Amino acid sequence: MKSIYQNIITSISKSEKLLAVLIDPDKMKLKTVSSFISKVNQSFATHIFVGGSEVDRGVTETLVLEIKKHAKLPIILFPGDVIQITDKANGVLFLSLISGRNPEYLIGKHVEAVSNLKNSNLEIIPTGYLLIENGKQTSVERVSQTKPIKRNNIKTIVDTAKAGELLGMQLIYLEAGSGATHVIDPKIISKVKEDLNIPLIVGGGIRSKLQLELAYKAGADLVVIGTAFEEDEDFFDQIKKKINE
Ligand code: 1GP
Repeated sequence: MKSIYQNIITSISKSEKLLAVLIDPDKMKLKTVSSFISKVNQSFATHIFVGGSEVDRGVTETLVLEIKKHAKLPIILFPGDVIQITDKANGVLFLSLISGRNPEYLIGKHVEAVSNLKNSNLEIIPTGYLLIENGKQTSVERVSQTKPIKRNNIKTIVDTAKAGELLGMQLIYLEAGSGATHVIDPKIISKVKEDLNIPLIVGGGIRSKLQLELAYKAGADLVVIGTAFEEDEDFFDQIKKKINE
C-alpha cells in the first residue's frame, strides 16, 4: 500500500516531528550498512532517504537491497539523477529544483524518469526543492548548474515555496546543501511555514540536537540529516531521546 505521504500527514496532525536519515550511496560501504541501520532502528528516525549528487549506475539499487534486509522504516529515494531510481525502495521524492532555472532539473529529468517510474510500485511524491545559499558552493549547485536563492531574499524563498504548492507539489524541501556551513535560518523556516499548506522538509548542515530542535520549533515537519551521522555514529546517541515541540 502506498501510505508514506498519508502517514506524514497523519503524524503532522498529531504534532509528531519526523526525521529522515539520509544515506548517500557514494559514501556508505555495504559492509557497514547492518551496524549503521541498527543505530537508525534505535533512534527516533522515521524515514530513510537514499540518494546523492553523484552516484554510479546500479549502486543505489544494491545499497537499497542491503538496507532493506535490516531496516524497519520506509526507504525513500532522494535521487540526484534518473539512474538512482530503483523500484526496490518504497517511495521516491520526485524533485523539481524550483529555486533554479535549469529546465533539465525542472522537467527534463522527470520526462526521462517516466519509463522507469510508470512500471514501478514506488510511491511517487512530487516535491518542490529549493536550494538556499549557505556560504559555500554545494554539490547540488555544481551538478545542477543553478544558483541557490540568497538567504536574505526571504520573499523570493516564501513565494517560490508557495508557487510549488500551487503547482500541486505535495512537499516543499528547503535545502542548505549537504555539509552546509549555515543551516537554513529558523526565520526562513517560519516564514515559509506561515504561508504553506503542505508539509515542509528542511535539511543541510544540521549537526546538533539544538539545531534540530530549532528547525522543528520554527516549523519544519521533517528534518533530513546525513553528514552528521556519516561522520559520527555517536550522533545517534545524542538524539535518542524523542524531541517534542
Ligand atoms: C542534503 O539535506 C540533506 O541533501 C542533508 O544534509 O548531509 O548536511 O545533513 P547533511
